[in-house]
Amino acid sequence: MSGARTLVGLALLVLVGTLTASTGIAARPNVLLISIDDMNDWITPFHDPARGKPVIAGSSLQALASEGVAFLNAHTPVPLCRPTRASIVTGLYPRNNRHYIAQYSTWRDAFSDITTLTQHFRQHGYVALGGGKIFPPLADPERHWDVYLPFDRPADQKRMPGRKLNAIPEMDGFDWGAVEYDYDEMSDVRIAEWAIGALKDDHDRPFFLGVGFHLPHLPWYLPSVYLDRYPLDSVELPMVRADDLDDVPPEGRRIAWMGPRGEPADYERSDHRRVLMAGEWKRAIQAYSAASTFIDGLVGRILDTLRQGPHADNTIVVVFADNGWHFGEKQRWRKMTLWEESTRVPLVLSHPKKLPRGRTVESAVSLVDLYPTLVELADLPPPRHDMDGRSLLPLLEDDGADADRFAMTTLRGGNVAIRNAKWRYIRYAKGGAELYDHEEDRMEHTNLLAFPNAERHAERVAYFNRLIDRYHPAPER
Ligand SMILES: [Ca+2]
Repeated sequence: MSGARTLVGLALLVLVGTLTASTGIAARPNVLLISIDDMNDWITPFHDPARGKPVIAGSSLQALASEGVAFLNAHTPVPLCRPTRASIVTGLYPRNNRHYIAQYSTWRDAFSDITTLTQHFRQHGYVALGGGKIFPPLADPERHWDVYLPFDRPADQKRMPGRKLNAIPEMDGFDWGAVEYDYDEMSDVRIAEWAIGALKDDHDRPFFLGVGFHLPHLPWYLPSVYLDRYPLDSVELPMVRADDLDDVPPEGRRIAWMGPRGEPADYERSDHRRVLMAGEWKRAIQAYSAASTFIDGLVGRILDTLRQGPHADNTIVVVFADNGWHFGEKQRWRKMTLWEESTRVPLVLSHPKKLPRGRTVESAVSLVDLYPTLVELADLPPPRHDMDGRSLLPLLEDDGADADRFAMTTLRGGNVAIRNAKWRYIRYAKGGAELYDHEEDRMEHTNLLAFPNAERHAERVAYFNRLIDRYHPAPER
């Protein structure tokens, strides 16, 4: 009897094996990856009350998080559009200044020997469809995608020649206000419509669908109906301490005040002073909040299409932002710093069968972890090159198991931050360092290395320096 049962079992195994082999590619999960530009951690469910007042309604991100996993301590490898994307598609941190510049400008040459994320999926039978500001934003879309819909903003959404909507006099794209676009002509809407069409289609192969939204990147031009959702008199300002830079090294202050292309500046010429002088602080937060909620709505439309369509049961969803944004914290506006405002990003992952529902993860993770995570979720072999990123899946078994888990952020070569579950350590190439205890100080107001008793952190600082030295040559001191 048991022998017969074994034989039947063997026959079943052979049958299942044959079916799996013949349908293996088709059975692989699809990937829907949505990248949002410059969306900081004010949006729900990522908003942290300990990090200040402004809250942005993110009902679609919240709904997705309830269906999957929200990473509450996720960080960008580089707080800038293009190098971040280079890190995501290679699974590599920028190594040194040369590598970083290469990622920024000529990354075709820098990565000619590396199989990028979508190339890897394509080599394993996927069709890769990309639209909008995705990987990489400018160069070589044919390397990454079978089909690519370029990111093409209408001229008036870029910058309006000779016209400025806010009260800051300079004509430099640092602008926000109401522009009565037709909904259908907004470029992010067109990208969303394209993605919705792709999700409704049948595909004879599994798909990797990459969708890149531009808003809430500057300028924040939106129809007034979106701005009206955040009435000015109810807009709250972030928690900003006037003396916050007093305990920051000179290089940190320089970075806080520098212009959008790294122009040297002091407080007198800083964005923060320009915003205050023009009385634009609340209007900026209003417009940014409106832009973020607008994009959250487009993400929701895409996700609803997926939920109602033929691919609902077998699609991995990833939604993330490429970096955060300052609104005056440490007298800084924009990104391109090594502080929490700039590095922390929303990140959600879901799959109805492969991932738990409604889970949150508090371990520090990086966007470089996405490549190995997606490869593992899709049961693909790893690429040939060694990645710096580490799969996020073990954190779903035990969030606290890996005490050494960290996220590194690099800014122009040798300026590096390390974030782990409790600490942020920053080391500047020209000297100077900061250490913040996130259990006590979520706003990073108190640099523990600026106190006379900083020596008590020496062992911890040495540990972080060793981590940084693994990726970056030690700065000349
Ligand atoms: Ca401070």
